[in-house]
Amino acid sequence: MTTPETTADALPEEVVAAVRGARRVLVLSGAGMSAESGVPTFRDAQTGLWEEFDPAQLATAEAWQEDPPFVWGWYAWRMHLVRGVDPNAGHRALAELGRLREVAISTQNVDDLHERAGSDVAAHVHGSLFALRCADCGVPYAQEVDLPSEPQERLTPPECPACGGHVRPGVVWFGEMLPEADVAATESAIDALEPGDVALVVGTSGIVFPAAGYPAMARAEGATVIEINPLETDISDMCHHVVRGTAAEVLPALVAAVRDADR
Ligand code: BV8
Repeated sequence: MTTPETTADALPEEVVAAVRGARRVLVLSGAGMSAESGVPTFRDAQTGLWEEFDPAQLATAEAWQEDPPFVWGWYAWRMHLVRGVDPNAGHRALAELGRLREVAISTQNVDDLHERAGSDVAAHVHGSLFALRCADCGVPYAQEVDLPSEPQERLTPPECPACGGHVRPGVVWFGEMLPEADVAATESAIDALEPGDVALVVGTSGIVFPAAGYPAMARAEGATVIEINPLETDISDMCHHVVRGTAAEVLPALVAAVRDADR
């Protein structure tokens, strides 16, 4: 679906004014941020082999215990997918915004597209696809991993050189605690917000907790909360402004308006 190129004048003036006037911008991004790079969002039907599986069932320690090669096959395929795509214009716009305002990014995404676009990322609250570690002894696994160029339903996970256990992806599965450092970094970025600052909530359905609670925490600090999402979400009602558009269209227009105002 092609939508008309979003330009700054297509954005609500109060949204542009809020970001122009902000000293700090907290970005809370979800899978929709990477959709236009070609990475399927978490809730989109999984491709091919895993189509009939609910990702929320696959992304669990129970699924891993039951059948490590089946779960590893899914993650190795997703790692291959992410390696094969590039950051989109939305990622690049946020990297530019980071040169115009004090920007902190807390992402639910397990890809590295924000970083590859040039942003510093304060927190990956659900971990990272590429931060491999031993599922048994926890030792990080730094060796190169053969990634399949075609989806493989079952793939033997790499073996931990320290204890012989299975190597797992460094993501946070449902039922697992979020990484303390990433939670602390997110909460301190939220605490730093003051009235006049902005929280941009981009491409998340607002379903998964505790991350889904962060926009409300930002609002409680007095920040102006702006949702950028083509669809309504569980958190739309608590946002001050909603821009019904995509990350790769809205963010470049928004950042261009801020850049032009700064001149
Ligand atoms: C926790 C990594 C404490 C893995 C993910 C029972 C037992 C245990 C816990 C729970 C329980 N019941 C509930 C819970 C809490 C649970 C939870 O919230 N469940 C939900 C389903 C209700 N949370 C947890 O388990 C968390 N841990 O609570 O620990 C604890 C411990 C034990 C017992 C109790 C409590 C851990 C959750 C982390 C799960 N891991 N990812 C992997 O990737 O494989 S979650 C995963 O789904 C993503 O990371 C993301 O966070 C989440 C939701 O995905 P979104 O990013 O929002 O993407 P989604 O596809 O949903 O939506 C995309 C959005 O983008 C849409 O709105 C769409 O409109 C929009 N969009 C599309 N295209 C674009 C776009 N927007 C802009 N531009 C576009 N182009």
